[in-house]
Amino acid sequence: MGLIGSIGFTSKLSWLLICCFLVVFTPFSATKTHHHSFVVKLRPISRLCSSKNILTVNGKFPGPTLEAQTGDRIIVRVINKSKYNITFHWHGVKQVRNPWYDGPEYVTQCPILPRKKFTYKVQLTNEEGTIWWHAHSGWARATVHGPLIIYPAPPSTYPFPKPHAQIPIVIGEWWKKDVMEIPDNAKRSGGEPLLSDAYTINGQPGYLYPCSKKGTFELTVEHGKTYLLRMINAVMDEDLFFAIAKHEMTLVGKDGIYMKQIKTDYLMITPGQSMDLLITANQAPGTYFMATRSYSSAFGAGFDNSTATAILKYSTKSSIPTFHFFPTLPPYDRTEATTDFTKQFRSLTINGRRADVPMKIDTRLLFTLSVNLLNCSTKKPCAGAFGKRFAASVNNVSFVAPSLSLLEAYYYKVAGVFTRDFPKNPTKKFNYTAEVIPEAFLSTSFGTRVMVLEYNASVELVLQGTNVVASDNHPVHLHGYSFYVVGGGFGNFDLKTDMKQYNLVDPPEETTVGVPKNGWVAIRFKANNPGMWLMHCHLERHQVWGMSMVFLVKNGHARDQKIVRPPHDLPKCYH
Ligand SMILES: *[C@@H]1O[C@H](CO)[C@@H](O)[C@H](O)[C@H]1NC(C)=O
Ligand SMILES: *[C@@H]1O[C@H](CO)[C@@H](O)[C@H](O)[C@H]1NC(C)=O
Ligand SMILES: *[C@@H]1O[C@H](CO)[C@@H](O)[C@H](O)[C@H]1NC(C)=O
Ligand SMILES: *[C@@H]1O[C@H](CO)[C@@H](O)[C@H](O)[C@H]1NC(C)=O
Ligand SMILES: *[C@@H]1O[C@H](CO)[C@@H](O)[C@H](O)[C@H]1NC(C)=O
Ligand SMILES: *[C@@H]1O[C@H](CO)[C@@H](O)[C@H](O)[C@H]1NC(C)=O
Ligand SMILES: CC(=O)N[C@H]1CO[C@H](CO)[C@@H](O)[C@@H]1O
Ligand SMILES: [Cu+2]
Repeated sequence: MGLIGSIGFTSKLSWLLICCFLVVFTPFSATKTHHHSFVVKLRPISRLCSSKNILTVNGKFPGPTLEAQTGDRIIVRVINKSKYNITFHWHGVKQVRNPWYDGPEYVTQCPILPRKKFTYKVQLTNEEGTIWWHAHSGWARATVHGPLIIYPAPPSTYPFPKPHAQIPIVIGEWWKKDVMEIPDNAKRSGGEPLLSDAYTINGQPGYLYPCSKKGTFELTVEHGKTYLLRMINAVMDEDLFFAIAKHEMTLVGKDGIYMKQIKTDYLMITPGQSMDLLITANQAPGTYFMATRSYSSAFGAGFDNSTATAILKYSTKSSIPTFHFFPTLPPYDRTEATTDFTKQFRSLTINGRRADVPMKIDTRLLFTLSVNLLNCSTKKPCAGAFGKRFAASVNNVSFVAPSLSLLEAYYYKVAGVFTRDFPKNPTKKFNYTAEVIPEAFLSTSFGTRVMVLEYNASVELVLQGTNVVASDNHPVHLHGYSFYVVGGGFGNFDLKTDMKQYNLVDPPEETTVGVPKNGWVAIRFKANNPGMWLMHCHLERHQVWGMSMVFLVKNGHARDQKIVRPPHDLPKCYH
């Protein structure tokens, strides 16, 4: 294994290649490079209810906002001044041919150890709108995250009138206890990870929480003006409803991709998703609450049922009385409210141009998403349901992270780290969404198995939720790609009947899709980005239980269809 450490490639050549490739071939105007420094350290955040230390970037919670234009390059020098391992993921960036900077620990890189450094060089391509960055190591992302805003590169402009101002709205989750200890504790007990104590909007729980009224986030607006809210659900474990009292929102983008405009009174946004929203200050001058709380549909699963608030306030010099309006949010478990909202999503098709959906499918995949229960191996009963231990799986394989990154193992041909036999279909067919599931199906197998995709394969992947243990809305995020959501529904997917209902004209293009509780979605993408790409549920508890899998997309034949060389400073797992 010492072999890995001693191979030192210089990445200069590869950077020249990728940079020139992009400069020559992208349709965008001259690109800029933005330099940032991320110092990872433990800091107390005094405005929050406790003075304990949390893991931060540059001492901030949420972390700094990065800004760029379409096609720019972002260089982030990470210095780990904490006692924790860390990696960074640029959520929504495709990282074309360059999985090395994608970030998930033990998938594309080994973690940046305490006292170590690593520089991420993130080349944007066609991403535009709001995406975000977050840690992809243990539970660090709970506090280590921030917006990544990508503006149109002139002469290109927004597909809507330029807003008066743009405001990031980062929704987070807050624990009084140390979040970094949550995954180990959950692993030890076999039960649910500790529930949070609050949600936060731009770092503050707001007025309904005992000790944060003073710092509650306030957005001051001028009457008649339109604002672009750049919203990110950075929460660990819950889908969220969100609304602003008496103000309609217009959804114009999602996951860093513009979409057909949707007017709505409330949103459902899953962890991992980001949304671009226009609001117009067209109500009587006064003070209005924005509020967010959980959409939680899993039967029997505990959840943080608190509500985070922030304020929208009209700037006015006259002495108009101030009213405090509170928005109406759907009930916690209202799946219909979620479906009614998400079923409206459509691609923005300009001048009748169809969305670029793969039409001829050569690779059909069906993956089940399950929460599982295993027999407890300790003498004491485990803390999961029925005294058992929780796990989770994709196609009955619970992902086991290796101790060397999969990408390095692949690139340097290190045997024995993973196998290439991730199942294309469930190995056992059953009524996935039946009310009662046979006990034999509660458990799962474990493994580090990857799904190999030929370069340029036209993939249709059906993500099938199951009712094993408890069904839930699983927000599935695919790294390295965006995909078209061509269909979705409840119950078991049926190729013959459901395919007839597909939208192949203007299906929404996303990077994180909510797979409905006891339902399915069908997504399509062209496997034209070689690399090792993680796909996982963005509910952290499901991810730590193993609801993750990895696609190995092979290189193409041409020079510009291959993975670039690894950076010379890539952190090593072995010394
Ligand atoms: C939230 O959960 C707590 C603890 O389970 C419970 O006591 C409380 O009534 C719940 N509140 C609401 C609004 O559902
Ligand atoms: C789990 O335990 C039950 C009884 O407690 C037993 O019937 C079953 O065979 C066990 N399953 C496995 C996979 O060991
Ligand atoms: C599967 O289970 C659901 C829920 O119990 C039921 O409505 C449906 O008819 C079942 N499907 C089949 C094919 O048995
Ligand atoms: C999943 O794998 C476990 C362990 O091999 C097995 O007991 C179980 O029956 C499998 N379930 C399904 C649905 O394939
Ligand atoms: C990839 O597939 C498209 C059709 O979907 C085809 O036009 C193109 O030539 C293919 N490229 C390669 C390199 O195979
Ligand atoms: C940090 O990463 C190193 C290298 O992969 C690993 O050996 C170590 O166990 C990790 N530490 C923690 C606390 O996970
Ligand atoms: C300069 C600095 O803050 N260094 C920190 C690096 O991380 C270690 C923990 O491993 C701290 O002890 C150092 O203070
Ligand atoms: Cu999930």
